[in-house]
Amino acid sequence: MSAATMKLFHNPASPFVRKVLVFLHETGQRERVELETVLLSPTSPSAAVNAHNPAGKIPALCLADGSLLHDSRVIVDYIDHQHGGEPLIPRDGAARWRRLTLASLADAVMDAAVLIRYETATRPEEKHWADWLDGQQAKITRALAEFETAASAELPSRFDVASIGVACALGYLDFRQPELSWRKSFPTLAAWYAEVSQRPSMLATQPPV
Ligand SMILES: N[C@@H](CCC(=O)N[C@@H](CS)C(=O)NCC(=O)O)C(=O)O
Repeated sequence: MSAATMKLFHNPASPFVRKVLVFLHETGQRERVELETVLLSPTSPSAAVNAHNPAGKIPALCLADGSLLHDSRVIVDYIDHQHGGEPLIPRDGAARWRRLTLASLADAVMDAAVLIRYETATRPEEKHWADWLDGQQAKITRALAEFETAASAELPSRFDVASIGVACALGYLDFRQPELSWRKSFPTLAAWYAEVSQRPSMLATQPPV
């Protein structure tokens, strides 16, 4: 019998969903959540998701009492309050604000890469806007430069909200932009990622091939 009491609107390609799943694995709670896989984009929404989350986005988590949580930041915060181990989101002090700010930058990389994906995969080619695509790509490059500095000491210190976010963002870049070759420009980040991507939580949540 399944021990799942919650349901996660899910797609294995979504880096935001992956972040939630890695949190569940890392805190020993994966079995508490059943996955409902959905396919969606801004031009091809999911009626099931829209019925629960007016923003029409995943991840969205249905709790046992029928209430719903979104977005990924709220969901990982909830998950982090449901286990007895060391929190993956520092509860207070300077560490809290620094780790959440790094996590926010990781989310910005995911946002930019997902928007690039929508522009290139769902928009007719003659309507692609090169300057807009370049602007999104530049956000990613600037963020990777900050992560390269963070990869010397900050990221290796813990696999927490910041490190999980950066790892999921890099995994999504490898999945959607394999031609980017970010490892050449950011070797410290590459060495850190080579190690953390072997964690069971990361191996169990890889994007589809
Ligand atoms: N800020 C949101 C972003 C979630 C997001 O953009 N999800 C994408 C899938 S990767 C989505 O649901 N897109 C559908 C849409 O934009 O209509 C979060 O952190 O959960």
